[in-house]
Amino acid sequence: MQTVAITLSFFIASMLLSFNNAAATAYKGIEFPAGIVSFADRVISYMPGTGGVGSGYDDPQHALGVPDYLLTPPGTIAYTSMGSGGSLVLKFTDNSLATSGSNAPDLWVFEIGGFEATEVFISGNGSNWIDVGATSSSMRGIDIDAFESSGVLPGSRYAYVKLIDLTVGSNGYSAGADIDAVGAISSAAPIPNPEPGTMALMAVGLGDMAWWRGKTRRK
Ligand SMILES: [Ca+2]
Ligand SMILES: [Ca+2]
Ligand SMILES: [Ca+2]
Repeated sequence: MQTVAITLSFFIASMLLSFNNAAATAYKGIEFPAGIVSFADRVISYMPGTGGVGSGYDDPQHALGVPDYLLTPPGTIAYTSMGSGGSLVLKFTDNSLATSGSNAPDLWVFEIGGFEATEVFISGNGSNWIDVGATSSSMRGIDIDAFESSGVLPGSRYAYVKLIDLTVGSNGYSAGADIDAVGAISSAAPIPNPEPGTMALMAVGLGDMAWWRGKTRRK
C-alpha cells in the first residue's frame, strides 16, 4: 500500500515537473514562458469595419489560440480581418495578462501581411478599458507597465483585450489589420470569475450564516 502511495506521489511530482518544463515555447520567434495557455481563448465581440471583409475572413475565432498562419494547410484562413475601423474583443479564460514589472513586452499581437495598425486596450472586467497604445511596424509587442499613468496597476491582471483597427481606406476582401493571434507574454493564473450559480450558492450560504448567527445570539 505504501509502495503504491510513494509511486503515485512520484508520478504526480514528475507530471508537475514535466508540465513546468514543457510550458515555455517560442511562437514565430517570440518566447512565451507559459506556452500554449498564453493566448486569447474566447471571442467576446467582433464588429468588422468598412472596406470589405469577405466570408471566412470575418471569423473572429481565427484570432484565438496560438499563431497558426502558414502552419495550417494551404487555403485555410488563419486570421481575422478587422476592416477599417473594426473592433475585436477577446478574453483570456485559462490565463490572464499580467504586468512584468519591467519594460519587457507583455502582450503580443500577431498580425499578418503588410503591417496595419490597431489601437490596443486592456481590461480586468470587460467594461473599464485602458488604452495601451497602438501596434507599430517595428514592434508589435506592448509593454503594459509603461501605461501606469493611464491606469495600469503594478501586479494587476487583465482578462480582456480590445483591438480597434486604425487603417483608413483599406479595401478588398481582407480590409484592415489581419489578426492571427493575441498572446500574453506576461501570463498569469486566470482571474476568478464566479458563475451566476456559484454566486447564488454563496448568497444562500451567507444567508444561512446570518440565520445561524441570529439563532445563537437569541439563545
Ligand atoms: Ca489562454
Ligand atoms: Ca512589461
Ligand atoms: Ca490564427
